[in-house]
Amino acid sequence: MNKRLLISILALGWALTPLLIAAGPRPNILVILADDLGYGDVGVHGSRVVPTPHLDALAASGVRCTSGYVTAPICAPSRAGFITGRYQTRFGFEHNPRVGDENKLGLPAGQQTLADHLRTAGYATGLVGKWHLGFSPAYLPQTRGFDDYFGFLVAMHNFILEREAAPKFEAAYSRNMIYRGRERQKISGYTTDLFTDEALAFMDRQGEKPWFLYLAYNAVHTPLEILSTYGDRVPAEITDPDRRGYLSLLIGLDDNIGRIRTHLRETGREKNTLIFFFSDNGGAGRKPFLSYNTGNNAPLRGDKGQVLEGGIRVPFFVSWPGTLPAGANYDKPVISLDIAATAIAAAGGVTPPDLDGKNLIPFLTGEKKGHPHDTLHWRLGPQRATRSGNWKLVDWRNFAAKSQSGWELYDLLADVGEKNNLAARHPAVVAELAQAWERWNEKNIAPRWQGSSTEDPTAPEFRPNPKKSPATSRTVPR
Ligand SMILES: [Ca+2]
Repeated sequence: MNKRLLISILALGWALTPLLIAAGPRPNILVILADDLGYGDVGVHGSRVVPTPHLDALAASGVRCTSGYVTAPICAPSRAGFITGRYQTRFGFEHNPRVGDENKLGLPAGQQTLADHLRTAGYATGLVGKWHLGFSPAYLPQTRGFDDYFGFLVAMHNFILEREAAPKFEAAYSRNMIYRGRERQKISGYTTDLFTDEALAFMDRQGEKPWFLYLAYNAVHTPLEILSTYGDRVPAEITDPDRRGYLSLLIGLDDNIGRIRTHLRETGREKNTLIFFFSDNGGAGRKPFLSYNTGNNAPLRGDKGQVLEGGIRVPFFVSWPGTLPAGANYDKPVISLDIAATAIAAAGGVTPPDLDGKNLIPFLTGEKKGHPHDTLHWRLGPQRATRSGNWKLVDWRNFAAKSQSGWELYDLLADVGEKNNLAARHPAVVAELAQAWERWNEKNIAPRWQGSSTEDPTAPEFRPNPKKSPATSRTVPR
């Protein structure tokens, strides 16, 4: 080797060494998303209906954020907020892509995703599962920062796949339309199991390279298909077929969370993987509204689609063994927007100035004592909400009456179920928080599209479809 070149290489190595030591190994980042999972349906939140030992163990391995929020009570806007780290109303992604026009709609091209940022930081990036942020070529995951993709593109998908069955690509609900990369693949199996298989294979492909995996299960969204492997474990005393379907999906999800964590442990990655688990919105517990799945948000009030706590406060766990405390609870409000800021900081990446989230690590370790956020805000059509400290100011949608509540004020520390409206007693607090919401709203733009008449109860002409969400029991060999 040329002597001068050798000296240059040695000098470069010497110059970089302190930097690498100071930075330490960069963690893998795993975001596991459940779909429409109720706050009250996991064991650590008090459910005794079916055990969720693996979700409970994941929570116990790190910090359970008991006031963990998402940015919208419906699927796609919530995912747009999480994946960009920005309030989705900043860029007009306020509603689910409208049925029939979805091929024209998606995450605006100017918005960078967490995958973009982590890829720039040198991470391998993968998405397994549901996308729902656009399904024309310009919007596909591979154009939005993901090296690898396996999953489906739209709002919902059947769980039980059959290689020989005819595929159907409907506007919102697809059947047997699983993509690997840009190609559709004929495949048999159960999506929750298959997505885990793909997730483990993705991890194992990366060698020593740090990776970011977004694992977006379709459990426990409708359709409430029952695979006997899991359905047989639902207690016999539960007779409602829809509830049995939902719980079968939950058991499948829980088992697969166990598979993920076992694999991380067995491959020596446990301490070097930062895991976030959350649900994209609350359970859909009211018939016939919004893909009703029997989800239980107790003790919270409200459901998917509403900015009451039941729609936006979700199971939210952060685990990083050795770095974050284990078995801890954190009750100060945090939000899915924080995941991007936290992940980029942990990866040693460059945090863009326009992110709305905060790096949670110093808060969750106790290094920082204050609140990560002075205020959090929500807007979905006519619905509005602000959280500040213990106060929640909310103007929510009554779907049955097709009316807005007007501003109501709740003290969530004393009244997490939002039962006792204190607006009349504290007009100054109402005025102050309403002003804070208006100031935040000044930076939002008009929705790029409106909600669907059959799927979005905030749409003016909303007509719910009572035939949705039938539970079906089927057996597929493993
Ligand atoms: Ca959802």
